[in-house]
Amino acid sequence: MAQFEEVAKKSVLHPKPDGLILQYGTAGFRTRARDLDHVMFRMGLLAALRSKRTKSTIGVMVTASHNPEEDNGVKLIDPLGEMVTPAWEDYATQLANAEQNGLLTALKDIIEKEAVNMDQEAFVVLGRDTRPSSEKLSQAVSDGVASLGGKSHDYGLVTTPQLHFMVCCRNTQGQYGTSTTEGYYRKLAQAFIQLTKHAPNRTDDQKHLKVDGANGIGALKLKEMESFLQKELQISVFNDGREGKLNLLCGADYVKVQQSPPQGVQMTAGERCCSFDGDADRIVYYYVDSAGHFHLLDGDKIATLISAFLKEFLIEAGLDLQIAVVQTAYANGSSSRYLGETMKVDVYCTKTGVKHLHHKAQEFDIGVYFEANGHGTVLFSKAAERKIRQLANDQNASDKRRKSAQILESTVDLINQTVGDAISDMLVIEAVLALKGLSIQQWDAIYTDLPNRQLKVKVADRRVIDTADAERRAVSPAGLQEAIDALVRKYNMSRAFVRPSGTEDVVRVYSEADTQGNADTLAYEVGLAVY
Ligand code: NG1
Ligand code: ZN
Repeated sequence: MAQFEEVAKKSVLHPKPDGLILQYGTAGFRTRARDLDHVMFRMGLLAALRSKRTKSTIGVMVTASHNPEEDNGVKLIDPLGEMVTPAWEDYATQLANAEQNGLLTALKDIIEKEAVNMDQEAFVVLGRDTRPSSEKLSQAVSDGVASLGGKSHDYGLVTTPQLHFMVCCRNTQGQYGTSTTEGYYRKLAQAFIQLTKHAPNRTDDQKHLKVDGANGIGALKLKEMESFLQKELQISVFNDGREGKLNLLCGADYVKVQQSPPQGVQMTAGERCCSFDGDADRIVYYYVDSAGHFHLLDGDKIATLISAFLKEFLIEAGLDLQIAVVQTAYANGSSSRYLGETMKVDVYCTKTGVKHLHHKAQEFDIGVYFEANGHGTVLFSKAAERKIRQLANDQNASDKRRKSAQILESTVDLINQTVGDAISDMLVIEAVLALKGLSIQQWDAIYTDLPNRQLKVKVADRRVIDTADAERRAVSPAGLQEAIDALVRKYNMSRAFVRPSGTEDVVRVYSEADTQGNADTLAYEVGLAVY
């Protein structure tokens, strides 16, 4: 077939280095940018097949998120803006690892297994972060799409969640919004302005926020959005990429893992600051107190703030909708306890990786999911959304109920339900703080985090570690879990687990205990047990 001839011809221009094996991990493929050209071309092929198979627009995002500037990565976005389905992750791995002379066989194998109609048209949208390697790699993706006769549209520099948004808009005939960056800014800004009308007396301090852009795409996009917000939020962007290097000593991952402020942000005591990661799908907040101590408000604090807010207004509106919070093993023990015992919401734990949280959150009327690292969003079921919108427009309902439903409706519109989104989450948090009249200190005081530590350990082969129970227990190698249990018993209020990273060639260690010193020692000891 002519199509396959074209693939054969073009693939020679994107050769696979012999013997290189990569895995479609937690968030797609990630490795050094120089090893990714063939992967990108092949993900273009796969996206075209997925588009034909689903008869929908598919997204391909070129980014390595919080990883170093020299790295890159790629992930596929399914029709409703969600992560690509697991079976296709396996195809991605097969296709990426096929040696050059086996590529067509691997491709035909997928076509056969999925009964892809090759006469169907394919349409793929592309986006990329600000890494120097991203433009060329994105070109390799569109070469892949074109060599199967597919068409593509390149959004160029966009945040990961913006591309998810575009995919969803395109496949729902504009119901979710308009599939342009301007459409995205307009939708979010309108909802934000609508929501903050319910907090008419905000002071200048409350309207001002400092943002660490991680020297990445989020900084650029925030500046584009500024005028849409009509001064209802005044953002000072630091680490905007003009000088510093992407993710270096800044950004959400750095702040979360180091538990210290990013470089390049001037902070004064009590001031609200936040950090995005390199592709702006994560956010964490923080401040320094008058004694100079740093306080981090991570994904768990964000989940608590947002779910408490939603619960309050659901009650005010008299809407009987079930709300649940989904976390991972990295969630601080204090947060899970507070959510379950004090707030009385259902709390669930899944494996690391947004797709797992997202999937679980879909089971509820309202599913709030956040990874401790600040990646998360809220999902509203179709029925929940309908009930909220109906009540918001119900002239027979009491003023109090209708107004509460209007607040919920604007919140629905402000949230990017396709994926965690730093810009959208930031606006939600700012609106909630405004409506509740909370300072960042008051938000922080809702519960106190248990001291914790995260470490990375380099091992010969991280895949020898197998886990169960949402990654909280190691089932292999033999004896490892017993060793961890023995270490954990030495400390009060302690917990620890290990798991192989899906984005880096390391094993991650997490610990919690009554004091920072104990958490640090426990993490270190568990690290030695892994090594
Ligand atoms: P890995 O490398 O699998 O731990 C990391 C994050 C995930 C997720 C992905 C995607 C931690 C502990 N892990 O995955 O939560 O955000 O990157 O970027 O933060
Ligand atoms: Zn990211």
